[in-house]
Order: sequence, then structure tokens, then C-alpha cells
Amino acid sequence: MKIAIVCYPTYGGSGVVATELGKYLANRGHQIHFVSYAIPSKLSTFCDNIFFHGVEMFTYPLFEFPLYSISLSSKLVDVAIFNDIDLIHVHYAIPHATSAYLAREILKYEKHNKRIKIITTLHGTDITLVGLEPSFQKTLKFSIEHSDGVTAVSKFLKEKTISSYNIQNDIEVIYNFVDTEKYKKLSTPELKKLREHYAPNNEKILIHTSNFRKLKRVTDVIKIFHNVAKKISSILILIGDGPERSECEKLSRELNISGKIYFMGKQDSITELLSIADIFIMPSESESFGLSALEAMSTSLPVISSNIGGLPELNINGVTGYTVDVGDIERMSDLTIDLLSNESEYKKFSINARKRAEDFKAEKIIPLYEKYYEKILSK
Ligand code: GMT
Repeated sequence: MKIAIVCYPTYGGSGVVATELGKYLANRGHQIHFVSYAIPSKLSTFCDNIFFHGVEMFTYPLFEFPLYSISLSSKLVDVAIFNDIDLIHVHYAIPHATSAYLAREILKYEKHNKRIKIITTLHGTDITLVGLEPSFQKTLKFSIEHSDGVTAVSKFLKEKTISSYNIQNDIEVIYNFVDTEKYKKLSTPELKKLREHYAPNNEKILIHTSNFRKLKRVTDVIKIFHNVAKKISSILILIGDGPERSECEKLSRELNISGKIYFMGKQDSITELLSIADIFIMPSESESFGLSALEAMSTSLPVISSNIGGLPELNINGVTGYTVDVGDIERMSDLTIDLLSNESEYKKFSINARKRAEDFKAEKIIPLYEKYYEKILSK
């Protein structure tokens, strides 16, 4: 198949899913054309069968604001005609599904007379935040209902979409996936040294990774760590960057624990850091799936998470970790302490986490996308 993939190129989970999906599909012989305003961050090395088309931003003094959605539609029209594209797969409804709709209508028009199909994958924030902005609601509903196929990354997100927008078409649930070979607990002499560097007195290592948006509740991670460190000698590794980072740094100084917290910032490869850690904390107040929790589980880390959104579909309470009410810092702290102080119980959870992650291995999920593409193309 010849597929155009539209995504946000930045570090967010939707961009990662879109890029990794494209790479797997290219490996399986499909021709993939990424269309975005910048090259996706996970596409830094050459891959056969993958092409990138940058959306050029047209500027003119009269246009005070960039016309991204129209520029994207125009680029999609060109890419579809000159590369004989069968399918446009957009990640995020707003504005990508709307731009794809316009591209499809232009392609049908007059002498182009080219029929292409659009699949929209919903990742979360487009539904739970952006689309609920009153002025976007009708556009979002229209764009979803005029896609030829729609997928959501969890049952929660599917139901939330249907109930929030009274959506009439079918939504297929296709979960996030993980490369279980890349995200695998490593134990090399170098990593032993790395662990000794961060935890010289054999402290336990708590870890969290996110884009530090408010909804990730990174300050809860710090408060949980504060409680845990009172009982168990431990350190905290925080990976990522974003709007809440300075607030978190301030809190760690106020609680007098900044010497035990490592703010690593954005990191390209995190397998090494996950490999030296003991437990992953994800207290988000909204999470349609929780890709970073899946990556941690694949690296054999039990997860203490909130029980909202799609997280309970991934993290099985009492088996792979614990799921707790949003904001219940005391319970999250107590369960972390329990797990870290009971070696045999910890081992069981760690094995279960890896086993659960294997249910989402790329080799199982990618064929579901291929099957869905075929179904939509044959409609
Ligand atoms: O979580 C983020 O802030 C990034 C966000 C995105 O839009 O890229 O991630 C969303 O999509 C991921 C991939 O499908 C999901 O695993 C995340 O749970 C989801 N984030 C939220 O729902 C907050």
C-alpha cells in the first residue's frame, strides 16, 4: 500500500506511535509518506520505503496567522497525486482529519478524479481537551464522521468519543504498541556502573517520564517520592521537560529533597535509565492509554498509576502494579513502599509487567492496522 501519514512531529506519544507505525509498515513493504511541518523526532535515521514531505508555510503580510490547515491539505493533494497514495492516515482529529477531508474532496473534484480513503486515529487530547473547546466541537464531530475509518487507542477513548460527540460511525480500538526488543531490561557491566552512579548506596530508584504538562501531575510524583524516601532509601529520576518543570524543581527544593531528584530533561533513548530503575510512577489526571507506562512495563517495571482513562486497560491492579484514584498521594506512596519492601512480591509484579507488555508488542498490533487499512480500502 502507499500510505500518507500525518502527525505532530514532536516528542508526544501520538507522534511516537505514528512514526513507529510508519517504520514498521515500511519494513513490511509498504511505501510510507510522512507529511508534517517538521521531520518527526523518531525519524532521525534513513529507512528504506520512507519519504518525508514538509508542509511549507505560506506567508504574506495580509495573513496575520499561518494557514497551517490549508497548507497541509494542499500538500496532501500534491503528495497523493504524485505518489499515487491509496490512504491518508492522520493522527489527531484536529486539525489533521479536517485537512485530510478537504484534500480528499479536492482530489475527487474535476480532472483529478482520484479517490482516496482517510483513517483518523484518536489519541486523547484531541477528544478530551481540544475538541471540547465549544467552537471546535462541530468541526471535530464532522471530521470524525467524515473519515472513512476511525481508530482509538483504548476502549475508554472510544466510549468517551462516542458519548461526548454523539458519534455515529464505528470506532475500532487499536492499542498503543511497544518494541519489546528495544524496551527490555538490560543488565550490562556499564549499566551496573550507571546504577551505582545514581544510587551509590544501593538506593531504590523511582522513575517517571512525561512532557510535564499539568495533567501529568508531576508534582504528585515528587510528593510520593518525598513520602517513600522517608521510609526507604531511594532516589527519583524524572525524564522529560515541559511547562511544569520549574514548579517541580521549586517543590523539590521546598521539600528539601532536590539532592535526591535527577531532572534529566528530554532524552532520546531511555532504555538504559528504565533498566536501572525499580518502579514507574504515572499519576496523570487524564491518560487515554499511557504509552510511557507500557514502555516501562516492557522494561519489567511495575507501575503505580492513577485509575483513569485507558490506564486500567494496561496496568492491571494488583498484578502489574496498582491503579489508584487521581490525587490519592498517600495510597500511591503506601503501595510504592509495600512493593519496594517486599522482594518476592516485587519480583512477581516485575515479571507480570513484562508479560502484560508482550500483549502489546508491535508484532501483534501492527497487523491489526494493516487489516483495518484493507477493510477500509475495500469499502
Ligand atoms: O500524553 C501526552 O501528553 C502526549 C499525548 C499526545 O497527544 O501525543 O499522548 C496521547 O497519545 C498517546 C499515544 O496514543 C497515549 O499513550 C497517551 O495516553 C495520550 N495522552 C493523553 O491522553 C493525555
